[in-house]
Amino acid sequence: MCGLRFLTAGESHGKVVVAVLEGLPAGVPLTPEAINRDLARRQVGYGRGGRMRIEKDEVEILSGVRFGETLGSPLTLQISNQDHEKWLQKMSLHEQDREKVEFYSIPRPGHADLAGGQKYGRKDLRDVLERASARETTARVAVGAVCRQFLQPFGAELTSHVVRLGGIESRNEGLTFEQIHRAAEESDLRCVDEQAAGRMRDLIDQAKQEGDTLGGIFEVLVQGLPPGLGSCVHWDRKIDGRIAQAIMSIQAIKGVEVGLGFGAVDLPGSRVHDEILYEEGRFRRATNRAGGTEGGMTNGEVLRVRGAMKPISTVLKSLRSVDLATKQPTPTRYERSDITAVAAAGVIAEAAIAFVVAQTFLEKFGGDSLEEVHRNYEGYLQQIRSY
Ligand code: EPS
Repeated sequence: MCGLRFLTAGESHGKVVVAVLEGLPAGVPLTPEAINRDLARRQVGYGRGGRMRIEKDEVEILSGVRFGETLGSPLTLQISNQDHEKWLQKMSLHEQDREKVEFYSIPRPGHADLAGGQKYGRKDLRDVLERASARETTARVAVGAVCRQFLQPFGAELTSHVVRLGGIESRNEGLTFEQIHRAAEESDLRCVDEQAAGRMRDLIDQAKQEGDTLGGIFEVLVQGLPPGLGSCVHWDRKIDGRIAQAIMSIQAIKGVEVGLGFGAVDLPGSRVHDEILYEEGRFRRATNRAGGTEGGMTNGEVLRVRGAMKPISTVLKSLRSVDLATKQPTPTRYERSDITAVAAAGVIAEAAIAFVVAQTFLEKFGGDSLEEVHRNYEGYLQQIRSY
């Protein structure tokens, strides 16, 4: 299928992480700074490990842009891995270095190690874990930042915040998009409830001391979307299904909810469905329990999506495992890990959703230049206004 699409490549301790994004119209203003802003947001978060002190992610745009605007040709976005310098031998391209490097042979429970080793027939699990690593999300965030730049002139804005961490809940009822965005940007946990954030930090400190890790739930909000992105006519065109796939594919994510999500099942329909109003010449909803989608399409309300992240699987405290070489019970052992990365996962999910929104946006209003997309979009707004 054509349309907007991307590929990423790169290993966690390899030379670079890279993305190729294809299908954007020509004429989208784009600078490295706009991408670097989101790359930096992804690196923030109380409880990140030693690796984040080594990396300072910055994009190099290798193709697709000239004089600050996209050309309509594929964009290549590259981010260097600073840590690679120390991994030259371990990540060597050359066969003769193989025997100088110890095998990684004790799979981590919860990581891709064992299933990936079995699948690809690799006995050195580094061959699997390097690509399975969440380092790859750097490239996805770069892609998402470009999509965000494309969507911005159409009024679409995205933010994310942590709503739960290690069982501690953030209270955020009644806050507007702007209030959530501002408070999340100021918080080292992207948590808008400062009291809850304090308790979360204490819990992270405790987990660190105990050599353990913590999971949680983030929420992404998107405002300014028109009704009708996605479609009700076929399974793979439904925007909520596509968003769920994009979120579930982020490392360590085990669940996705849209709007009330699982919370809707115990309530009667009359307390779930958002009543329809017509005010000041436009349709709107009395509530937004649906989370901005109905029938696989956006409905013009704020898109509200949550993702559940399990605790990171590199747990410093030993867990039971088996050494692939001896088949003997062998405890896991590590030197470094993130304690938690729920705040970063929220930023990554923003990027994942920005891509799906941009993709569905271009399916509906697509053109080869930004000007053409604008014309198509304005025509549709007119249609909505006179509906
Ligand atoms: C990761 C393990 C850690 C994380 C890494 C994801 O890296 P390392 O093994 O080098 O300590 O820091 O995340 C990133 C590098 C990143 O940029 O987010 C893993 O195994 O998934």
